[in-house]
Amino acid sequence: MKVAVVGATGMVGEVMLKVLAERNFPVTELIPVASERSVGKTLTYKGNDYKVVGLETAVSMRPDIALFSAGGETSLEWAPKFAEAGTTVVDNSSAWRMDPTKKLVVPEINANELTKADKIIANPNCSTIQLVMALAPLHKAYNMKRVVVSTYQSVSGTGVKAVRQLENEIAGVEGEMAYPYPIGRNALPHCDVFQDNGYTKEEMKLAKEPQKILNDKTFSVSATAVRIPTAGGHSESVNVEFENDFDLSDVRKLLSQTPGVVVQDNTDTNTYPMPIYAHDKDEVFVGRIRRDETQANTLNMWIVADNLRKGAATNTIQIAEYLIENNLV
Ligand code: A2P
Ligand code: 11C
Repeated sequence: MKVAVVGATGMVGEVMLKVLAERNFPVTELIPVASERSVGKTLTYKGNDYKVVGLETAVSMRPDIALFSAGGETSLEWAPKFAEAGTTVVDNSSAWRMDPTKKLVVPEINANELTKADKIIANPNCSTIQLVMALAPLHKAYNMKRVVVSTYQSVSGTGVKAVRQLENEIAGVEGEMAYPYPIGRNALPHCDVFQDNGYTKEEMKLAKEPQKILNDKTFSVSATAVRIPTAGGHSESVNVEFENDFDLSDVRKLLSQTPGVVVQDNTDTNTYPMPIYAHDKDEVFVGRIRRDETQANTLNMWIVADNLRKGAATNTIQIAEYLIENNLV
């Protein structure tokens, strides 16, 4: 496969190159793409050097697959141009996720919706992916009615500038600010931009994307998204009300049997998911599984994943792998 990575010099792009190599993705030709600022720069993939090219050049090279993570604007403008040239685009931005003509895919849940006709496929938001990975098997078993989620999101979700802000604050040096306030020793109830309804865009992604991925509008999600000073790994406190009652040991068993999910849950040994454990892993970690004692059929849990891997690069690449395995590209 001729594979273009659009945004190859960015935080997610860099992880994409790493994950492609690790998984031995069938790359016959790699095309690293970034903005004009980076054209000509050299990137290394599997020990070989590759020169970064611009978008126009990349389209003319007619890749089989283009993995996009260069922001919504770039995707809106360029994904259709790649698609017209016959390339299948898997896009990690928010540009196409809620477009009714595009699929929004977490391979473990709904890759079977994909067809050869899908030329632009959307990768969900990082905090959505880890949430639905844990919710999907429970929804199937007990029928969710309502989810309340509060997130604890790392600065790597914002990008390089935010990672630098945190590093500068820790080192005590002045620098460019990615956030309107200091992030070290702080918690910002503000991820992405505010909307007219008082929620942030990140909170609305959490409210809307799960319904599309699970192809079900009978449940609702209410979210509060918070940025905390962790370098990598998003965490979520999740409260789920089900139609039907459950047994806690069955919930643990169901989650342990779900591909891509790992249960870390033992209060006797202080075992629970944490960003430092999830770092560089592809799995979604679930713990602190307990009954909400204030309401019937309601569960509390804590979900952690590496937002740059399963939340972004890995999920995108798993979609591409599914397309290849099923002759859809
Ligand atoms: P560049 O490094 O040339 O700016 P991050 O989210 O970590 O900041 O990374 C964003 C990625 O998207 C980078 O690879 C960046 O390239 C790329 N990018 C940003 N804007 C554009 C654009 N207009 N065209 C192509 N690539 C872009
Ligand atoms: C964050 N979830 O951590 C964001 C990053 O819609 O793809 C990814 C933004 C997106 O702030």
